[in-house]
Amino acid sequence: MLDRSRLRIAMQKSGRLSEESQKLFASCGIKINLQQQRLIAFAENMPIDILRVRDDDIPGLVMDGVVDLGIIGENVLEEELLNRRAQGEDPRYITLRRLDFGGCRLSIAMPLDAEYTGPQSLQNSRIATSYPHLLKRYLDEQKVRFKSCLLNGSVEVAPRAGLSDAICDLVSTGATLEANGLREVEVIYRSKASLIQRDGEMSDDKQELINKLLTRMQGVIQARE
Ligand code: PRT
Ligand code: ZN
Repeated sequence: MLDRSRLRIAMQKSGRLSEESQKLFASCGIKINLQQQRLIAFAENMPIDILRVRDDDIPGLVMDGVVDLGIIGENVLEEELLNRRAQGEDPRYITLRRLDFGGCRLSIAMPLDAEYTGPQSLQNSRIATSYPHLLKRYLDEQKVRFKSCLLNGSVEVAPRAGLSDAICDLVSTGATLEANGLREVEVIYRSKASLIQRDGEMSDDKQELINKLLTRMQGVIQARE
């Protein structure tokens, strides 16, 4: 049985945010043994439990109040926020700090030989993406009608496979786009990892611990700048 008096923090189990999240915890003085392939890791020297999950689950865990804190890419967080709002919910969370890792951009890309003169070139096109809500928000603002093709992986091969005219996917170096004969035509969202807190009552002990961790994080991040 989990002890509700301990601070629960969700982090990505394995992926692009895991190592940096782990390093951040360590530099804040949290001693955790992450060697075991466990879902939950208990800090040895502070009342903290680390929950290690798929990144996609983290926004919901915080919004549902299942965990107290989470480290998550803003792209995933914002997509889940829009997703829940679309379903009539009023999801809440508090952003404690934007972090200095996980940087990337969500961009629209097209085959090299496709003509692109601006968002209007996407009128009535089909766009493959794992981020349908962020894409829709952007193209609605541009008054562009489009059809989305939801893919949770291999988005970059969709045009070549004849599944879509364009894609909307995360980019960091641009090498993946280049390798797939695609060109970035529009950046629609810039993202970094962020530390978020659940909304609602927090015990004094937990809030004090959160404040202490935040102060340490500020120090660590400032020293890296
Ligand atoms: O298993 P789990 O669901 O937890 O992980 P995941 O596979 O969904 O996510 P993961 O680990 O790939 O990414 C986690 C988070 O890292 C993302 O949500 C972003 O916030 C951030 N991030 C930063 C990136 C990238 N950079 C990135 N380059 N996430 C993905 N990519 C992918 C992109 O999708 C594309 O396939 O890398 C490729 C492009 O990279 P470049 O360098 O070739 O442009
Ligand atoms: Zn994921």
